Amino acid sequence: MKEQLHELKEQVMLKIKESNTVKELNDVRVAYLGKKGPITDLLKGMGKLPAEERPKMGALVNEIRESVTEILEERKVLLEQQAIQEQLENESIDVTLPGRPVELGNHHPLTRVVEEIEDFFISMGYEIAEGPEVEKDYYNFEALNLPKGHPARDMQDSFYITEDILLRTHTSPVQARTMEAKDGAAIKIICPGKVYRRDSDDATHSHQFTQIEGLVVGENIRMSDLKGTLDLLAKKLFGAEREIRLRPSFFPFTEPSVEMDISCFKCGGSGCNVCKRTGWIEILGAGMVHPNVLEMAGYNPEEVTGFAFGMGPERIAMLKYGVEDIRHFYTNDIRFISQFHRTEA
Ligand code: FA5
Repeated sequence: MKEQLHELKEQVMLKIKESNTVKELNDVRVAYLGKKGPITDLLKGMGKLPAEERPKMGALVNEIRESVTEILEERKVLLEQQAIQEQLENESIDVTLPGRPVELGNHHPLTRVVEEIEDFFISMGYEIAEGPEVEKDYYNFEALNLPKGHPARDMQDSFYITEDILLRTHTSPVQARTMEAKDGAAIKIICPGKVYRRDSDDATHSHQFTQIEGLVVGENIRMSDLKGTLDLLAKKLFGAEREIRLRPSFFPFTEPSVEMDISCFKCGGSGCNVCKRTGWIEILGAGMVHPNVLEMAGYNPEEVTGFAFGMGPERIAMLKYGVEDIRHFYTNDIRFISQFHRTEA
């Protein structure tokens, strides 16, 4: 049995030496030291030995088991180190390789135009006001001099939720809400936000789009103030050479009402495809706040006056960046958005 044991030890040592991976080594450990291995068998067979030999043999088996375990551990540490070494060699970094370009994000063109307009008005002392997109019919229409059944309501096809609640069709309800809340005090605000209309989507119309409304109320606010403000805005957005012209128009909440055109930034006024050969491009609607609107919000139209204007930033961004279809702003096509990477506003 002694010889058998020594032979077994030699065998295990050889197998350990021949193992080249931690897994192979583990297989050897299980095969020789495991419950079904030969050492366990030998220990089990000790009962058949004469009593005086048992302690000696027991000690020998234990000794062999301990030394095999020790060698196994040493080999394991060595193999693990080798594996790490190999991995490091395979993973070595070639510092001479050129770097991979990192794609930087950038602002959406619509966000850019909105922020540019906001910055302009903030620099002129305006505050930003916001209001709900799910709005009461009262603020969206009635408080703006558009009572129920008024034919001009048809100018803005609406998504009604109940008879008295709808998705706001313009940002003008924020003007009505602000006037009501200010309780007769002077106002200088712009209201950017999303609006909704039952318009069929096409190259220049969307059922959801953005607007920026402006409102100034106070003593002695005149049409010339409106014109001067809009003139500066046009120059800021489209260049210092831009001229503006105000054409008579109609909005129920302003009187008089105007639409503002800018001189065409492409042809300078001589006529081209951008301005449809007219030399002028329509940008926004505006006017002096209607006395009825002031009165409904608690102001005395004999004492204060105001001007208001409203524009669609999508249309402005389309003109500024030469975008031919409004739907590009909403489809999140990275090929579209990435074109604006280095274009400075
Ligand atoms: C208004 O909504 C008025 N509230 C603007 C106003 C405010 C006038 C204060 C006077 C005083 P209008 O319906 O024209 O007006 O819309 C304003 C702008 O929204 C348009 O010039 C256009 O740029 C944009 N717009 C209108 N409908 C759509 C649409 N379906 N898709 C994209 N933009 C639109």
